[in-house]
Amino acid sequence: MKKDIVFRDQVLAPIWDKIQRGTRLSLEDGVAMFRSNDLISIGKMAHAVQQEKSGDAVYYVLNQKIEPTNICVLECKFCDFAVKPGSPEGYEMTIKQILDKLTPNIHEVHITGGLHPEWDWKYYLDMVRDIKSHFPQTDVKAFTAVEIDFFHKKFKLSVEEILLQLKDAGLRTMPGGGAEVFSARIRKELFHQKIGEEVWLDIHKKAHLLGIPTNATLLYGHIETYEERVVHMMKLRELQDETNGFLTFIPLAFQPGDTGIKAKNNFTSAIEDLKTIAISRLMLDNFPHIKAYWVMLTEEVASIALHFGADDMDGTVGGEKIAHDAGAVSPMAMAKEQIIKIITDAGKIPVERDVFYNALHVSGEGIIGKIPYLNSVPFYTDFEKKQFTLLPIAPRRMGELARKDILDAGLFSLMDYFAQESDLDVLPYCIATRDQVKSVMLFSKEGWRDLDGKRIGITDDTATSIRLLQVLLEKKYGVRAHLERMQTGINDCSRFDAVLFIGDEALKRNKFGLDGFELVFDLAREWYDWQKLPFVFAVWAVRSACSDALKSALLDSISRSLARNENRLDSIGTIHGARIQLTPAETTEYLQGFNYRLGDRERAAMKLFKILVAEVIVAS
Ligand code: V47
Repeated sequence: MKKDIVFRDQVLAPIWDKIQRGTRLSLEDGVAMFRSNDLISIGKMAHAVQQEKSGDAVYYVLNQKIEPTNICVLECKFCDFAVKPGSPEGYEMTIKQILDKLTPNIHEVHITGGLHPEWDWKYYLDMVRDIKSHFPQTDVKAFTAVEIDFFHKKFKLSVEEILLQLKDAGLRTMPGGGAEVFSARIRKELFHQKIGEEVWLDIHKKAHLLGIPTNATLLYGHIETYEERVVHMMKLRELQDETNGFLTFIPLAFQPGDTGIKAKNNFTSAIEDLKTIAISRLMLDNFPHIKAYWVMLTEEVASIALHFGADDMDGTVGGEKIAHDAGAVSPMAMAKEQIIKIITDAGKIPVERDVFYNALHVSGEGIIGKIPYLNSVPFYTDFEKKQFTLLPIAPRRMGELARKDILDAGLFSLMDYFAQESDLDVLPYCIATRDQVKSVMLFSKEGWRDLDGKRIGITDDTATSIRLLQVLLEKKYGVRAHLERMQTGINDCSRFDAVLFIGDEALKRNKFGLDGFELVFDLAREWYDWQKLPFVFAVWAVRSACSDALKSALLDSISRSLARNENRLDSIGTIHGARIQLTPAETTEYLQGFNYRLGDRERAAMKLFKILVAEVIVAS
């Protein structure tokens, strides 16, 4: 992310310096950016950070918003949607009415509504269960922390029990609403009956620990100060450090409507919106995504926001009431084609996603998969894109997309390459270890031989490391364990006897250790000690059907990047390294542990591994 920005406001220069060095931004930095008029420079910084995280990808989902009722026992000043129980304007949806709004192509149902005084607990569980049983391909994102707290009090069940029962019924993630602004002053003024920051954060923490990822919002543009906005972001950042359970952050632009808080048409300005999006991207360095919620921003501002740090457009939405009751001027729903057009017109890759941000479909040509881990920076730093677009994606998803003919090339996880070998041309570049790797680590309560019959938690990010683990367990140590997938990103390790982490997550945990897991094994070291060969984790490959011109352009880009970057391993990864809390020296040492060229020893290692994997698969 070495990028020169010519600042009009010099206050921003040291902030950019901090970002480039991987130093966290402070409250003062956040407030200074809000006070600055140099919007374009703030946007450039946010865009550079976003590019490093998600490249050219912009995510959207085919979704349907459902607000089952507007009847609410609370009275929040900023809300034009809710009505009091008994009001003639109140509405209630039956489960049948909810199901009638859904169609089989939808991948996410987003449910949030008023706190109804009479509905029973079974109704909510049935709602989730029936959606799942009628539309199995749809994931349910439902109930804000405010609703969860209401259920907990009304139905006299602990928050954990409420969440577990909902999860069991089919709830996959929770939306980020109800956070408003973490400020006692604003709460007193605008939403004194509603939960405050402690309860909101606690419920999200509990959800994360139960394997339910969530989103987070900030309601801005009413009576809050810049300082209050930044403090809010920092509190979310702190919880994310602890749980890693947030998926996306959504700054919600206040729609004044008839709330009386501001004049009816006094919407936030586009400048304010873009600044808030950009500053969110810069402050929330540990959030994977920032959402430009077009419903509240308008399509036009959301589209510009894609150059100000946002990489998520929410989705088709299909009818929304909370913002529209408060005067939002955006359309009620957006067609998939229109979302794709907005993203493409912004020069980005539209990536249709599921509720967990797994890519389901990608629109465009010349798409190259980019592994988002530190060990691949020598390939991608200053990569000459030529006619390609880069799509950052976890190794295993890359294989899935190549299988659907969506990706033209990429640094494929070895198992994915094996699975599609006949359709791919391998290029002479790879990620291979010299001896140890430090980023494919087994954290264990037991020694290898004592893992027989035990439960091992595995990430679902790559197939290769999982197969390597199986080969080591069964062929090197003669034991068999039960391998079970863990939810990506969420830290729920305690129920396992050992857990396997890869990539940046493994590197970070290797440095700081994992509570309760005394033993730490480096799988590449285990392999090397056993076979005296390197281990090849990934190889560059391009679809055989691609044109010769594309193949040679790609080869040229890769070889140039590598030639340039191999000589500066001490500088290219430092920003990425700092993000996962590695010092520059640790980052350099880590990168020096890899061989990026596919030579005879690497080919021999691939051949041997393929035979061993086949034996393990036959035996299982
Ligand atoms: O919690 C209420 C806000 C939220 C107004 O998680 C208002 O993916 C603006 O949270 N002007 C609900 N905002 C919406 C929400 C959301 C939206 C899109 C995506 C996701 C997600 C979450 O709307 C409420 C409240 O903070 N709200 N009234 C208003 N007048």
